[in-house]
Amino acid sequence: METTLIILKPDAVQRGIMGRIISRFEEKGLQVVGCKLMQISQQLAATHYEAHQSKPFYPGLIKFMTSSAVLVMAIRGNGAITIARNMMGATFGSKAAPGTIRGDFGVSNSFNLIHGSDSPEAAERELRLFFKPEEILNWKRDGDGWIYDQSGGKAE
Ligand code: IDP
Ligand code: MG
Repeated sequence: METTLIILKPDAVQRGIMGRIISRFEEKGLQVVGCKLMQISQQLAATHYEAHQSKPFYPGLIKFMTSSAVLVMAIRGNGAITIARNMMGATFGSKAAPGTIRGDFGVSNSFNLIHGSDSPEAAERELRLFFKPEEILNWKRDGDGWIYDQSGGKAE
């Protein structure tokens, strides 16, 4: 099972659509294993987005991400990293396909509602930045027998 870091950005929280976005992940069958509302510090935003430091949109991105509360989540499932990225849609709200979170809920290219880790390495790094180990819960979901085919001994 993979675990990925999802951030519902300040625009999603302010617009009151956290629940609708979380529902999409739950309905898909992904499991929320960590969740907290927080305000991201300058330092944390800079570390999280360090790969984008030289980009022209970087100052605006840091300002946006630290401007108001965000909801950070650890989301788990088979292939969770790619599944979540596909559910988010393309980076720009103006380009994201209908049916995706960014495609259905926004039009802006920078206020694009959601962050999701883009690789297993990024997920590991980002989860460590935002969660203490004890804040990620290995809770047993009783419905997993109907979400995954476990007849072969492993979840498929
Ligand atoms: P991603 O969030 O789809 O992985 P990245 O290229 O990693 O996209 O960019 C990180 C974030 O920076 C985006 O989600 C978006 O908020 C912002 N961003 C990226 N490119 C632009 C741009 O060209 N203009 C404005 N904001 C941008
Ligand atoms: Mg990215």
